[in-house]
Amino acid sequence: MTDVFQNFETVKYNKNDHIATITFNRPDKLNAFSETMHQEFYAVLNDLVNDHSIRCVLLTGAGRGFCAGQDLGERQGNEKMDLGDKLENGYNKNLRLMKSIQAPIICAVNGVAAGAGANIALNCDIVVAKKSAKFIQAFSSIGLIPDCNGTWILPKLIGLARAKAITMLGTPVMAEQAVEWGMIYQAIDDEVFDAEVKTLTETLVARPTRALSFIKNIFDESYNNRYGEHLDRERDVQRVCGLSHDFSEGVAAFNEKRKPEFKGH
Ligand code: LHQ
Repeated sequence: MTDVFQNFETVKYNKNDHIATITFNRPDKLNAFSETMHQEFYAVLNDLVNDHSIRCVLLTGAGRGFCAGQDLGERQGNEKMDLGDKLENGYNKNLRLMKSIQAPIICAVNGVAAGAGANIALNCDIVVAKKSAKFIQAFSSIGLIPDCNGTWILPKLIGLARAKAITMLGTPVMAEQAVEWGMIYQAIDDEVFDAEVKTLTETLVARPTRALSFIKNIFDESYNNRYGEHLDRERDVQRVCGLSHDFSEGVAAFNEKRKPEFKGH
């Protein structure tokens, strides 16, 4: 790792055994996004887009919160801001990079996830949360609509009725409720959260990364494709997977009744 990342203040970044861990690090502000945090997060994601040795990314937060969205303290008085510009040059740029990273991204929601923080989490590939954590679409409470693709992903995850109600009312959704609704994958007891997340990352890192990389995007693509087009897309992607080392290894391991040793390509 280069020194530049070690000097980061608002995002901690660590790479070890093919796992990259990104930790939002403004615990006093529940990891709300400052200008610096946008930039440091961008640099980290950009590094990951180019690092194909990484086979699992873990995103989490320091302290008692995951991320409280945009830092509302950075806005001075009644000064008008171009929020479109803020989105394009901050969150959207970073979300696009998150999609381009080959490895699956696990989001370990260690505490409250509000506003953009909630939707960054929901844009990850696998989302788990502490049972004590909650998700808040806080936007309408300050006169905004959900961003960070919240309006795209929420109705797909939990249906339009719930999506509209929780965003219009700003209702907090506890982790177990989020699981019941299909918003996230798992709610985990706080006491065993770190250990369970570690097991999850260790499981993913040993799986066939190239195939996971295709899985990461093909579900999203399905929303734009017609039925027949999508069959064609699956056929083309499966053709590529079929030529991979990991497919040969997976089949060989099955037939030899042993554990596969995937290399990620
Ligand atoms: C915060 C924040 C915060 C600064 C807690 N900022 N300090 C927006 C505009 C621009 C561009 C486009 O995108 C967006 C997207 C968005 O993200 S809009 C939504 C922004 N986020 C919110 O509206 C959430 C605001 N926060 C809260 O409602 C609460 O803090 C939650 C429900 C998250 C947590 O409540 P508590 O557990 O009671 O904690 P707290 O409120 O006491 O917060 C602890 C500290 O964190 C406190 O600082 P202090 O110095 O008083 O201890 C808060 O001021 C600070 N903090 N969120 N977004």
